[in-house]
Amino acid sequence: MGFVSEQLKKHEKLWQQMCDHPFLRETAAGIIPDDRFSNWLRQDYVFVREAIPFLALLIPKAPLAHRKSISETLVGFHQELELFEKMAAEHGVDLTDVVPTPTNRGYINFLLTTAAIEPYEAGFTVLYTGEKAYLDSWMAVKSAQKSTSKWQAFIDHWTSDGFRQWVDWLGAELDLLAEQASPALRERMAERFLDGLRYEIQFWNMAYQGESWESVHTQI
Ligand code: MP5
Repeated sequence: MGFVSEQLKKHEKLWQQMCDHPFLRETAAGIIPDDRFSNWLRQDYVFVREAIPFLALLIPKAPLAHRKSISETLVGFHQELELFEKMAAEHGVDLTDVVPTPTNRGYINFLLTTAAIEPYEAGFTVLYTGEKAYLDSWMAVKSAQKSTSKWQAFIDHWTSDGFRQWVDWLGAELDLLAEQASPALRERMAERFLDGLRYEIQFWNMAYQGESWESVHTQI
């Protein structure tokens, strides 16, 4: 069994939990409160923006055959920011001076440190996990929704054929990298896969419940 199928099988329950998240279910049903969806929109805008340096850190480590794809993805993330900006403007969501929440800061730092100090294979695993998580999460919304959402452009973005092809390519390449990796490196890739999945779930939790640094200031 390839690395990707192995990990998805091993963490099947957790992966399903992510796809069944109340944030996604409320979005599909069209009952998600605006402030709750805005939490996600504002935080994910910062996340995508900070994922650009993550990709930049991967490029010098990437095999030649990956350089073009990773570079194009980097440009793609810049274009994706325009989608966030357009949707925010249309729905009155303020994107200025967004402070990343503890969860978002943690996930961003996890991406950056993995790309900077770990082998390329570990960084690539984290990239795959995040993209696959978004494909499956938004597919869960798309397949459950009965009417068009006010947030449809986001749903369509991460469920498009083009996005699916990109995630499939990442998965196939990840399988190849894992095949060539030593047992120790493969183990590390498996750990990063689980870390990434946990951050993805935590990101939905954060958007759903709201989260801020103010709670850190509260004395126990
Ligand atoms: C993605 C994202 C997908 N936007 N946000 C999180 C928390 N995880 C994954 O990345 P992209 O660049 O939007 O395809």
